[in-house]
This record gives sequence, C-alpha cells and structure tokens, in this order.
Amino acid sequence: MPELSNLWFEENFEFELGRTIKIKIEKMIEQFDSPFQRIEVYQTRPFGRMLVLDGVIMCTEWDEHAYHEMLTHVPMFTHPGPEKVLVVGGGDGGTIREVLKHPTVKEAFLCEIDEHVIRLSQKHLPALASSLDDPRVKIVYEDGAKFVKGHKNYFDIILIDSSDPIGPATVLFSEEFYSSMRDSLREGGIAATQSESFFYHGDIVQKLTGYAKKLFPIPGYYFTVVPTYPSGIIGFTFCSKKYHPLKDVDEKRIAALQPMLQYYNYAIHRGAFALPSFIASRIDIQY
Ligand code: SPD
Repeated sequence: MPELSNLWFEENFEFELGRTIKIKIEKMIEQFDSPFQRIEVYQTRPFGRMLVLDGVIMCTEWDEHAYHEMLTHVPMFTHPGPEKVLVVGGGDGGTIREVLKHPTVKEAFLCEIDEHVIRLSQKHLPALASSLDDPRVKIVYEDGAKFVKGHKNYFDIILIDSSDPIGPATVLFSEEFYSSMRDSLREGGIAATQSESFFYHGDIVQKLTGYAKKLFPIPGYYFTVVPTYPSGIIGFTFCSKKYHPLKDVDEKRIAALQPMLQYYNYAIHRGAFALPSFIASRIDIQY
C-alpha cells in the first residue's frame, strides 16, 4: 500500500530490496480496486498526473513519451510498412497513440485484461488515452497470452506494454508467450517487449533476450531513459523475423514524423542498442 503521509507517494515495488522512488503529490485523484489490481491516479507536484497499478508507477505525464515512443517507434520504423499492430497491456493508451502516428497502420488492437485501467485513463489521462477513439483502434478486454495464441500469422508488429513480472503480467514473461508471439507475427513481423532495467534486473534481461535469441532470427535489446522508473532506465527485448534494427531502419520515414516526436529520433534509435559492457557480455548479441 503506497504511503500517503506528508503527501508523498512512495513506490512499493522493490521497497524490500532497499530501493524505492518517492514523489511529492498534490492529491489522489481516484483509487479503484478492480478484480485484477488496485488502480490509482495522482496529481503529482513535479510530474503532472501519474498512473499507479498495485503500488507501482506505470507512467507520469512528464516522462511517459520517453517510454511509449521508444517501445513503439524502434520496431515500427524497422518494419518497412506495418499495417496490423497489436498492443498487449498499455491500457493508458500511450503506446496506441504512438502507433497511430504511422500512416501505414490499418488496424491497431489494444488487448488489455483490465477494462478499468482504460476507463480511468480515459477519465483522467486524456493526453495518453484520447487516441483510443480512433476508428483504427479495436479494444479487446482479454488475457494477452490467450489473444496472441488465437491470432496466428496475423500481426506485423506486437508491442508488449506490460506492468512488471508480478500479478496479471507474469505470463507475458514466459518462453511459451514468446513462442506464441512468433506464431502470431506475419512474415517480417517484429515484437518489442517491456523488459525492465539492466541495472536492477539483469537476470530478467538475460532470460528474455535468451528467448528472443532462441526463437527469432534477429534478436536484440535496447533501452530508454525514464526518470520515474526504478534506476531511471527501462529496456525492451527486440524480436524480429526478418528486419534488422540497425540495417533496415528507415531514416526518411522518421524525418517525416519527427515534428510529432519528443524523444525518439534516428540517432537515438541506433544508440539505444549500444549497451554497457556488463550487460552486453551477459546477453551476447552482435548487430
Ligand atoms: N516498473 C514499471 C514498468 C512499467 C512498464 N509499463 C508501463 C505502462 C505504460 N503504458
């Protein structure tokens, strides 16, 4: 349960490991216990509105772009023409907002297990959730693992915008799920998955990139800087059937969308795959 005394929010994720983040808040806007989790929206002093699931920060209005843009645009600009996209999790709408910036997109599925995350985001986080009304968006309230299993050879891009590997998202961190993603991607398809911080969770990074190496011809791992996440960074496992993140990225398409982007650019795309030696040696992927 987050600590509200003196109007500070203290994240409970990793508290027992002796590390946490504390953010000054002005008020709690809404708290709701869904069948899956406790959902909270706060007005913070420094970072605008903040969405919290089971005591863990999902996003703040101030730095969410650094996460959502990188999860989305690295695979989307590597693929030559993504038309069918699936976002698993991501009920706040930030990832779908980024997906819809690509004019090639015809269908964008949002598969979120908890309808109340979407409801509260639409109510309190319009900067993230307003794109959910776009006619290309199809919202499904279902378990992501089941949905992916039921859509073989269908998507060009799959984006796993999950919470941490505890609670409802645990299944999304399994080898079986990575195998289902491979089967759900069309020829040339690419998946990118929320894969934690290499500073705090090298074991998870090693495990997930291990699945990518085993199951996909072109695996990878890249990261972004998000100050309100534990250790200030978060990474993504890159799983590609055909296209290479550094050789096939389309600089011209990026230039056309650049005015709509705050964090992502061509140089960041390339640089995001450059990893510190301590984690590069553990995951052992050459580009
Ligand atoms: N440790 C927090 C990781 C949260 C990643 N997902 C955030 C969801 C934002 N759309």
